[in-house]
Amino acid sequence: MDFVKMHGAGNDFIITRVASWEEAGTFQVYAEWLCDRNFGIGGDGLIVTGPDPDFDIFMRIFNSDGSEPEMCGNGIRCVARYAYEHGLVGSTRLAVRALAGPRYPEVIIENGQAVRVKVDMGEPILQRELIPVAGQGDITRVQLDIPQAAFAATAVSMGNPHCIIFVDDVDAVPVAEWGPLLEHHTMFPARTNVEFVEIVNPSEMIMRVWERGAGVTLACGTGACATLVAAVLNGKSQRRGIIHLLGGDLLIEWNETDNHVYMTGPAQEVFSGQVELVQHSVYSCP
Ligand code: ZDP
Repeated sequence: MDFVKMHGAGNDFIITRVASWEEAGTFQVYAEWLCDRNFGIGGDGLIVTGPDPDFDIFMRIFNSDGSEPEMCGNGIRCVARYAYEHGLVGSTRLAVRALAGPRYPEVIIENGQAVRVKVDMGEPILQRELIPVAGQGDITRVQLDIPQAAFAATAVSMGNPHCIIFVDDVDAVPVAEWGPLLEHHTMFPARTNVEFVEIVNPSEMIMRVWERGAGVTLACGTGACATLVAAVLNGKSQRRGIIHLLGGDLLIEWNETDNHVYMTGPAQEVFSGQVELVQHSVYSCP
């Protein structure tokens, strides 16, 4: 398998291309091993792209635990830049088929160089049963109890589920301890990504993420989009803001006219290589 290694704000992916959406599915069994930082290449996810009959390209992503999420914000920026620079597409504006539905990235060129990617991430999903969140009531008041704490969280889907918790001091949150308890909380039948967010001012916030199927990562693009939407719904932010993440910043705008969320951020290729796909048993000793 030929691959390139890319990251978007430190959220890193192994990217490879195949002939079809169906063929991409055969890579799911390799995701856990390839994403392993000791036994494999290392990455937060494995992304498989290629040509699509109805769109410019498709993308499928597999988390480092092997599960397949519907959408991936940092990943789609990487895929867009990859497709543009590796000749899969001829234009800077792309229509990309994803499991959550089509998304529309634009590679921004300055002085002949791809500098960042802006993505139309579509409309946020705010209906409780579609996110999905169990029970009834306001999605800005989802009561979550874990042994260590209790939260009134906001749930938002950007195609994939997110649970946003506003805190006074994000550095004081034990993300790796609380994250998995919330990811698997019974309120989230499809599990959830978890974001802890500190508001700096109405156009700036700091976010820490525990990703469904991947754990602590340096950034989450769909999470940043869901966070801005949650902050607006809670009257804590304007509709355009910078989200500070461990791996960099993302600019998020929730457009009033079309209700779409727009995400702008970096996408960087780091190295490329080849790996032989064989049956690896990562964790067993001979
Ligand atoms: O929803 C999920 O299971 C996520 N782990 C998918 C990956 C999201 C990502 N970090 C992003 O930037 O949106 C890639």
